[in-house]
Amino acid sequence: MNSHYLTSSRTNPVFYLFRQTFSENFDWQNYDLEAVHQTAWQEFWELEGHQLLEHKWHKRFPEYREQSESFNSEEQALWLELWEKHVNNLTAKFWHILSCASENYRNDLEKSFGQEETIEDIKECFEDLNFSKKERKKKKKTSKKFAEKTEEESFLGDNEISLDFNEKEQLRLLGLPTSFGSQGKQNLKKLRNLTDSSSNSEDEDDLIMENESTNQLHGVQKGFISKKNQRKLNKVKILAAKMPEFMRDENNRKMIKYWMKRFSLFSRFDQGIQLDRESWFSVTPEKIARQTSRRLACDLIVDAFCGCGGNAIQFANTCGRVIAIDIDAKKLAMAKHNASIYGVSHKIEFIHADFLQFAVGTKLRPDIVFLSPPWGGPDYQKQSTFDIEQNLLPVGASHLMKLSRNLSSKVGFFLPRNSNMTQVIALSGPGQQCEVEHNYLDTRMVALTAYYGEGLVKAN
Ligand code: MGP
Ligand code: SAH
Repeated sequence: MNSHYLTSSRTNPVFYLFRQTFSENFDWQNYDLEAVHQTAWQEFWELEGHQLLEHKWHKRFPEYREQSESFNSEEQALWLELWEKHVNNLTAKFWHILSCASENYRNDLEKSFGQEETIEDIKECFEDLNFSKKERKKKKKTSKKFAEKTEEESFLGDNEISLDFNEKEQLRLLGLPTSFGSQGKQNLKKLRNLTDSSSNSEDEDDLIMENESTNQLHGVQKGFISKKNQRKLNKVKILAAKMPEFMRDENNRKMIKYWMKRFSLFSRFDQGIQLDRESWFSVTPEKIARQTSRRLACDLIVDAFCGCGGNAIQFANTCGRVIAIDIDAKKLAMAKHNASIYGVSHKIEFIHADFLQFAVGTKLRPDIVFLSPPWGGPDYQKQSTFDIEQNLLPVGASHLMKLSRNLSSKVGFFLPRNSNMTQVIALSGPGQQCEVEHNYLDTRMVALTAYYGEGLVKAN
């Protein structure tokens, strides 16, 4: 994430920032990036500072080590002065790096909510809008009393809208990954305290869905909601209104998480990116697709399962020509449209075909074949180990590799993070090697990319 701010080649202070934010004891109730920044700095400097200072010192003044024994007292005083300057400068420099990283991270958190909200707004939204039942009654009593006096000092009525999202959405609203394993649950508990520990999450889901779909403040008694809250509600409503229609369906509620990370899928999402249901959960996030495209830069590449174009668009930036194949014509049309948003559609040839047949019939000999077939939907995660021979679609991994190798000896294979590693390695063939890249976004492993064939495998 935003590595362009981090110039330190030896030690990366941003890890200390993440270590703080994602630590088990992190206090979400009093979420304070400034405090995180301070603690991260302390940890970083205590653990790394001394070594860094020494390392840089000896690099700057190699002669010091050799001659220090023979310095007279005047020279010693000068060196001491120099050392103090060195310490001050470097401390300031690393403090600056960490500050940039902090600021950067804050911006990313805000952006993850859709570029319009700040993290403070969202936090306030939860705090202001989700009173516990007990508290609601208290507020209601107070509100009646105040309503008699003035309309300005008003509160939500009896059947007010509760804007509690389900647990994962709450984390996402705060810009946080939802998969920290058990830690996620602990954080959720803390977050729940922040909102409403007694409320029923299904009811909450119903409320949010109902309100989003009708685009009305169901049950809000006019005049009983402050202007500030009204503005926040409106903002949340506007964001929710932008969500694709099918995600409002009760059966597709889990899909909302993909919408929440739309800018990580396509940084130009707001310029009109089109995705169908399957592509929402299958598209390769842009940063990962970009990394893969750097690894697979060549003259001619075949993207055998191009979908809505997540990988193909990035290949167009690093490869001379891209052949993008998909069995679904609608996805191909969307891929073409999406590629035009990135200004690369002219570099991609879109072919409507079944790759299994294409690979047998074509005379094309690309430099590289890239495979990112369907994994059977998001439920791939439910298996502790994903069997790439049994569960990939439309056929097992070995079959896909065999077809691909008819076209090129070099193959990139995008696979689930829980893939059976023995099977992944076995695809290399007898006596051959492969390289398996773990694709991380921020602190989360999203998937694996395996590289096969001489010239692609770094170890060869
Ligand atoms: P995911 O596990 O569904 O999302 O997919 P996430 O956010 O890791 O889920 P969480 O529950 O851990 O929060 C992770 C990534 O894998 C997606 O962004 C896609 O790039 C990729 N992916 C997922 N599926 C189901 C497929 C698939 O069927 N085919 C391909 N090619 N990629 C997929
Ligand atoms: N890498 C893509 C997502 C691929 S999802 C991206 O980043 O956007 C897998 C795709 O394989 C789906 O679009 C699906 O339509 C396509 N597909 C499934 N079976 C196929 C086949 N036999 N031949 C070609 N494409 C196929």
